[in-house]
Amino acid sequence: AFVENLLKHPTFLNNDYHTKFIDQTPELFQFSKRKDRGTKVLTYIADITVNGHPETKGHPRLPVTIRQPKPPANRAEPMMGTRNLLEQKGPQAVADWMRQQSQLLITDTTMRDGHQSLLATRMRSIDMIKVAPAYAANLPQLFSVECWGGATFDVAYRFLQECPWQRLRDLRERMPNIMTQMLLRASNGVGYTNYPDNVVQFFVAQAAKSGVDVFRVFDSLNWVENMRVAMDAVIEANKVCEGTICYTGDIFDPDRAKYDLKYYVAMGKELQAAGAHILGLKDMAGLLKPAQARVLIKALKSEVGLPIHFHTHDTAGIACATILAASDAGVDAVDCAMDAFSGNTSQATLGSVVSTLKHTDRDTGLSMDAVREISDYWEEVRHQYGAFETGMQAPSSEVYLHEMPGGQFTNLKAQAKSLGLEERWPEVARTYADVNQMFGDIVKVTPSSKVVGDMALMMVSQGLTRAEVENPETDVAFPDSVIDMMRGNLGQPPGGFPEKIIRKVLKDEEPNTERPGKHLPSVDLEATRKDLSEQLEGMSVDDEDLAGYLMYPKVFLDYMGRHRIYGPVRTLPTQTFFYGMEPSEEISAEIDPGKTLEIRLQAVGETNEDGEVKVFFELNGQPRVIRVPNRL
Ligand code: BTN
Ligand code: 3PY
Ligand code: ZN
Repeated sequence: AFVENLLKHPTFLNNDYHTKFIDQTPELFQFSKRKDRGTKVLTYIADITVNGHPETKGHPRLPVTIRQPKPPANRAEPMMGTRNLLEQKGPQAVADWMRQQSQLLITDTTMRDGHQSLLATRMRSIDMIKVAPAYAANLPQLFSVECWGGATFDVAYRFLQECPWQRLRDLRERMPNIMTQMLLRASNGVGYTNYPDNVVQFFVAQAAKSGVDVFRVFDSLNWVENMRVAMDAVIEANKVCEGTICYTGDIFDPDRAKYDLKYYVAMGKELQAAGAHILGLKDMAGLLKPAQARVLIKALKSEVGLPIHFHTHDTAGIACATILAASDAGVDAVDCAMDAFSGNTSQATLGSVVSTLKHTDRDTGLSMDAVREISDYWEEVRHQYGAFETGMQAPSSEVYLHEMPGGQFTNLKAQAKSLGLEERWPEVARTYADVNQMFGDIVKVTPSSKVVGDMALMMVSQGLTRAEVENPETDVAFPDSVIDMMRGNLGQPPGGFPEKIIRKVLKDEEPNTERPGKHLPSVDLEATRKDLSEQLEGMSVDDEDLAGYLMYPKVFLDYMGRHRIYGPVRTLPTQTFFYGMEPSEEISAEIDPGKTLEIRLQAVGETNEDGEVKVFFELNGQPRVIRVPNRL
């Protein structure tokens, strides 16, 4: 009756149980430790089958007869790739090699930014792991596969009930010849706030050990001073440090002169001096236009001298054109997403770029047959995530007004909708632009973009204009994130924040204009490990778990609490994870290499007077009955 008791526990039903819950009800967790993994996974399936998954409510599952996405076969033995070069000769050799190539190098972003921008980051590891061997065998010419970091880290724990580190190790093992790539928010790690220096260092070192090869390091205000700790940690780990410029504004627009060509070249030089092996150019909103790309890439190439890796989004529908212009101007590498995960707020279409460059001097060398087969696989995968589609039907030049990053655009729209502001979206877009100006025209990318979004939604829902907010006579209750940013806790934008808004937000309080990490005391890692271990009933805590906990303490503990009850649900097919099973459906789940659970759902019983349902399974041929509460 343990699981039933636990599931009925009010704290659990509210879905906000955490350490305290574990502390106060240790017997429940003792019990869950003894349950075998098969029972745990059946409990999860039974619960989802009876009650549905909170995240897919109202969305029908695909028919059971739809075949599971099937990865393409290997066309050859995996050839040597960029990973072999990195392993044998180190990161500087990778950078030198890049400069010598005539082909345009391609990074595939499907497993990170692609689904982050199109499916609210909800892609599960199993769908990536299944196709990874096909990448290794069929696309060994890829520069890298971006598959980690950004929002994927916390979403894995928080919503997908899986360990992001395990995802990384699983992918690394299956793509031994291609460099993996992650997005790192410098001192903000993979979170939304500055972490102490030693936490950033510990996190980077662990990411390198667990399998990240290329670290794209950016700062959400383009403050190089705040990037050094993260960049140094990457260099120390002997991995590729892609020091990155975030692109905003328009280098040709005299009204946006703050972010002109000189600004970007100067920042590129700073990053080079800080030790970057590669210069990243991150156009997170998709604002860089083709003519501007020609000028900017040429200037960066000639004046900074580092190989350049260009990232953009197709929000306005212009990404392929900009990539081709950048290619003409000599960019070394670019980001694309596999066709089925491209377009709109995601990256440019990989197959179209590869195809367009065939028989030119920048031919990528990638096989179009291989690209098509892998994209066909991704198309089937995407069908499984229909519940997370954003509904964006067409590209949108509105992005040139608001400059929202790809990952935020659809997210903010959904947030506006939930506040009843759906019809007033054009006003939200306009206000977002006004807030940007009020904050002094800043780079908008996680986490600064969230601050601008919070402020814009607050203003629209309360009917406040920029003039009213700036008026010293009116009283405004600013969102916490705005107060935090004005205090200097995300660092400083070029030229600082305008005095007018600082005074309005902070009143008499003085902001900190130094690097936030300078004032954050370092964390005692071993004491934290011990404390975490105690919170987890003496479970031993490895470095990956510790790093996860340091980034997201509550999210990590919630994940661990659920893990003890539900076990290795990451091994379930995506349909089962989100929708449960149907009577007489059969699935298998490989919980360890070679150890597979064959699961058949026989029937779902009636709800008894205690509100419980018996769910009848066959597990590896043996009948099993699981009781779960009917919470509907
Ligand atoms: C989440 O979305 O909160 C994490 C996914 C796991 C949720 C499980 S599903 C069974 C049980 N019922 C709930 O409402 N939450 C947990
Ligand atoms: C992230 O930080 O997650 C981003 O994708 C920023 O563009
Ligand atoms: Zn992006």
